[in-house]
Amino acid sequence: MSDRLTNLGLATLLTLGVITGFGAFSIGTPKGRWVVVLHGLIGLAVVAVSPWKTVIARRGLARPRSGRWISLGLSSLAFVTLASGVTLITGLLEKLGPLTIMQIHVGAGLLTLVTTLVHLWQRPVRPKKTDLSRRAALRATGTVGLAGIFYLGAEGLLRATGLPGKDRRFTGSHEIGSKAPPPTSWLNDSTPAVDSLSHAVQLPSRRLTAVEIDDFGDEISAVLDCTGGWHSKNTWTGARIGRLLGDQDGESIVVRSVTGYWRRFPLVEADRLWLATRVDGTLLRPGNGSPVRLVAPSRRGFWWVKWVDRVEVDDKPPWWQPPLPLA
Ligand SMILES: Nc1nc2c(c(=O)[nH]1)N[C@H]1C(S)=C(S)[C@@H](COP(=O)(O)O)O[C@H]1N2
Ligand SMILES: [Mo]
Repeated sequence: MSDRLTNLGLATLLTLGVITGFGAFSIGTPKGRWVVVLHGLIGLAVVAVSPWKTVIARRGLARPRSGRWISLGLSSLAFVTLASGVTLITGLLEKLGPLTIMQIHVGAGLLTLVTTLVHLWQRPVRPKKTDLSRRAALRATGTVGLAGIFYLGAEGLLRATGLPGKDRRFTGSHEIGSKAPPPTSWLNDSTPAVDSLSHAVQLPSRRLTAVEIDDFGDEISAVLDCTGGWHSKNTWTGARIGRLLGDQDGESIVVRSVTGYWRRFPLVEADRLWLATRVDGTLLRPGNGSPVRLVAPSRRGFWWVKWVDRVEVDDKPPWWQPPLPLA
């Protein structure tokens, strides 16, 4: 394979890897599973191309040039990204030191992107028309084919060894065998002190105490699937938001936490959102969002706002928010 093609191919794979990685965090239903499969294939395609890149890099490092530290840093970061990705799939390890494997994977992946941009600025590769030749297409197909074989091989290995990863969900998350989901923050939110008895949730035209919400007794069984890599199926009890809102004019529902954390949903989803006070029949514990938290089946964990104190309806479109929470 020519150096140009290898380098261009890797830059393309990295870009697609970041896009599908982001996509993998957004999906919550099996329809989106192809995004996760694609993300894995892209990682394995990088592995398939790496022998060629190693030859290029060896040759490059033999010549004393500026930017070699960037090159070395880049290969280390790419290695950490791939290794942590594989570790995530096996389900063998959840944390390394203070960081979760997912944090390492996302962190190293984003740093790989930044380092690649610096690297490309120092060693530019300019795409040419001939890069879109038949030969290039054949090589791309070969790489994808090899990645596919790696994928099937890895899947077979997971089954043969009986690693937890063989039962992973379509998102890649592993089931945790505990009663209630483990208290988890998106970034650095911490459990606030909320008085369960006096706490109330302000809705567009009414104010309901936690006890009143609990009295509705609407039940829903749903999977909480954290982008950190675990999922837990539980029965939640509380009140369906649709019936609390009644007829409302607007585009979206904003659900806010006492901590400032918030998420926006389409108003048409009101009947598929619940304010929950219990999990598996037991009142929520502080870490799980006591006394009132949102349950958003088919959406990933970061949508399930904890410690809810406000539900608003407004005219802004549902996408009018950061695609992932910022705090
Ligand atoms: N207020 C608030 N709600 C939040 C979060 C947060 O950081 N702050 N984290 C979200 C994330 S990322 C997940 S996975 C779930 C975890 O719910 P649990 O702590 O009950 O397991 O809560 C969500 N709700
Ligand atoms: Mo999460």
